[in-house]
Amino acid sequence: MNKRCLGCGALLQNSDENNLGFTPNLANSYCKRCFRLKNYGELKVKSTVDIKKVLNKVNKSGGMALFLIDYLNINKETINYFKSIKIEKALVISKCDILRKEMKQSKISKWLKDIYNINEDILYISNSNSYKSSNILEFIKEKNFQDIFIMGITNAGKSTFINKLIKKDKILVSDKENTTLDFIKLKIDNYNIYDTPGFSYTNLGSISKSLIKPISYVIKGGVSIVINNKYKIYFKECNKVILYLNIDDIKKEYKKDVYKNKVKVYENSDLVLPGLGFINIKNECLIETNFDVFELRKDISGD
Ligand SMILES: Nc1nc2c(ncn2[C@@H]2O[C@H](COP(=O)(O)OP(=O)(O)OP(=O)(O)O)[C@@H](O)[C@H]2O)c(=O)[nH]1
Ligand SMILES: [Mg+2]
Repeated sequence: MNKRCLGCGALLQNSDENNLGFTPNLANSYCKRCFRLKNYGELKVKSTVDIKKVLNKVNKSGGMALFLIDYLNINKETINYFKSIKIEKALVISKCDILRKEMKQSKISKWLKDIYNINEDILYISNSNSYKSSNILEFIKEKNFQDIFIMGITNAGKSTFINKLIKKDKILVSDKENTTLDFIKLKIDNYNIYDTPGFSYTNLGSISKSLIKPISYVIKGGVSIVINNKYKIYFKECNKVILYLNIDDIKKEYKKDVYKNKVKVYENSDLVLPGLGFINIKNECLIETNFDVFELRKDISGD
């Protein structure tokens, strides 16, 4: 029997309780893991996704891919995942309800092109009704592929998006990472739409859910910004910063510790904190951080 779990996409099986897809009753739609996640929000074992395997399968398919990333998770690593897709593809900025209306799509697209060399189509969607999304079904029609792979980073809203397309809450969604673990094929009109397992990446924090509220600070010299009680950024001299972060746990303190990294920052740069967002730093300076700086880029705030 080749029935797949509607939660994670694994083949349902009733022989090995410790393996993916186990259900005591093969008539069920969900495996035990997804039944518990759906009904009790419980996820005991964290599963990982073999990204290479997913990419191989998609790259051999002859179909087309839509790759979802939400605004605060745009960074080198997530963009590189997008770039490893070798079939026809488009970049989809998801959860656009978290963007403030001043953040213009045209501006975001421009910096995606300038900074990350994206030459493919860029679309904007939200699964909440408050935002006017790009018309994905029209877009797919124009492209004329039969197999469409909905890909992206974990928690970007892929499964929610497919449920919206089919107008049913069919596939399991959750705020846990790696809810979907295998390909799930659905028919919409004449297309095969595939939900796919999300890609994980270096992620310092939680995934953004609500409107981005930038916070402006004038930082005095000798002061550090402390984020989540954990990530510290020290400014030797006075500077102006704007924080585009999805968390509220931010404070300032006079420096007490020794930080391991010294980083040169050019005027109007973004210090990227994967999964948390970014900090726009206005004036050229030297900063010290207690974490490895993953990426500094030219300002991309879109405001
Ligand atoms: N603000 C906002 N939240 C969303 C949107 N779409 C989905 N979410 C929330 O984001 C979380 C993840 O949604 P999923 O659809 O499970 O994400 P996924 O990309 O399928 O995740 P994996 O299967 O783990 O790769 C859930 O808590 C959703 O309610 C959206 O458009 N806006
Ligand atoms: Mg999913």
